[in-house]
Amino acid sequence: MTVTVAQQRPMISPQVGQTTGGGLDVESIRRDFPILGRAVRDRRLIYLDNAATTQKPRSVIEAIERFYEEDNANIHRGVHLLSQQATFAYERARGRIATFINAPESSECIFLRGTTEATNLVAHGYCRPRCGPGDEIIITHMEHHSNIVPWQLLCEATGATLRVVPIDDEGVLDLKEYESLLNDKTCLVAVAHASNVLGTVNPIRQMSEFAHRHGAVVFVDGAQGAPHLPVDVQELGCDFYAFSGHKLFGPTGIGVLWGQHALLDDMSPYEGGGSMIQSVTLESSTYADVPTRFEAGTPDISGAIGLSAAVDYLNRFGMEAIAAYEDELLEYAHQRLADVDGIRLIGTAPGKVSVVAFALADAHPHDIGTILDMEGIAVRTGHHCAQPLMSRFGVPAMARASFAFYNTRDEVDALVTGIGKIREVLGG
Ligand code: 7TS
Repeated sequence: MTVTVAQQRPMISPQVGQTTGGGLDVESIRRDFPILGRAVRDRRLIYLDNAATTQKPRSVIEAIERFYEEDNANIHRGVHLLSQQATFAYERARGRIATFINAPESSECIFLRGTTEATNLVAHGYCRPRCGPGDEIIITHMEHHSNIVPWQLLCEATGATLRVVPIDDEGVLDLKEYESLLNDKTCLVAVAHASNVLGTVNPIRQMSEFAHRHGAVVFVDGAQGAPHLPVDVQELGCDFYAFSGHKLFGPTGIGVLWGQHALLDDMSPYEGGGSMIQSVTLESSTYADVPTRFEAGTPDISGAIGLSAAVDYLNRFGMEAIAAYEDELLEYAHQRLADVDGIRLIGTAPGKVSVVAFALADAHPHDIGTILDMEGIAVRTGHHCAQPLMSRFGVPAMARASFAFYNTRDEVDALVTGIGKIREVLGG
C-alpha cells in the first residue's frame, strides 16, 4: 500500500525549506522524484543510498517512455524516419553529455554500460598494447574494486606492476608518496575523483600534472564525482574520465567514458561486432572512427536518452548549486552524527562529498542496515566494494549514508533517531 508521508510520519514534517544552501527549492525538487513519495515498511522512504544508485526524476522516466512510444528504432543503420529520429536523439544525447563535462568534442564521449565497463575498456584498449614487464600502473588505497581488479588483470596479463598510493587516517591521499611512486615506467594512474566510502575528493588536476611530467596518462573514475561536483574535464587536466548514468539520476545500463581524442584514436577496439567497423572481409576488418569503434552492437539507446534527460534536469539547478546545498547538508550530518554515542565516522577529509561512512561500537553493520530499514531508512552496509579500504581502517564492513540534493536535514535527524533505536534494539 502506498501512503503519503504526512499520514505515516506526522512527527517528521518535511521542513525542507530550512535547508536552502545553493538556493535550491528542495521541497519542489523532491516532488520531481516520484519514488520519494512512497512508503517503505509503513514509513516514509528516507533514501540515503545514493552512492549505490540515485533515484530518477520524472523527466528522465518520461524521456525513456517517450522514446519507446514515439521514436523507437535501431540507430545508425536505417534510412526510415524512425531510425533517423532515434539516431538523432542518441547523438544529441552524446552532445549534451559532452557539454555537461565540458568535453572539447562530443565524439570523445563513448557510451558504455557504466564506469566498470569504461575502466575495462581503458585497461584493454589503452594499456594492454602499451604495458609490459617493468611498466607500472598506479592506483590508490581508496579505490572501488572496479578501479582495482581491471588493473590487477592487466598486470597479470602483461607482467606490469601495480603500485598503490597510501592514505592517512582522515582519508586523504599521501601526495608526497604519489610523487615518489611516479617514474618513467608509469604507464597510467587510475584514481577516483571522489571515494564512494570516504567521500574524499582527490586533487585530480595536480595529480594529472605530476603524471604528465613522466609521460603517464590519468584515468579518473568519476562514478562518485559527477553526481556531486561540477565536472570540467579540461580543467581537471586528466586523459580519461568515466561515470555511470545510474548514479547521476539517469537509468541503469548506461555510462560514459570521455577520453582525449588523440588517445582514443590510437586505441584498439575492446569488443568486436556490428557498427564498430569500417569494412569487413572474411580475412580481416578495419574499424570505425571514435566513438563508434568502441560501441559494438546495438547500444543502450533509451539509456543514453534517459541520461541526457538527467543532465538536462541537473542543468536546471547547476552543479555548483547542488554541490553547495550538499556541502551544507553534509556538514549538518557530520555534526549530528559526531554526537552519537559510540559512533566512529570514517572519512573526514576536508572538502569531501556527501557520503558518511560510520561504524557503531558493538553493532554489526548488517544489523545497523536492518534496523534502519525497519524505520524506512535505506543505507548501505558491507564492504562497499572497497575491501582494501576496509582493511586500511581495520574493519570488515561499515554502514554508509550517502546524500543527494533531494535529501534534507529532517532525513539526517531521522537517521540519528534511527541509530538511537539500534542501540535500544541491540541493548547497547
Ligand atoms: N567507482 C566508484 C567510485 C563507485 O562508487 C562505483 C559503484 C563504481 C566505480 C562502479 O560503478 P558501476 O556503475 O559500474 O557499477 N559504487 C557503488 C557503491 O558505492 N555502492 O554500490 C555501488
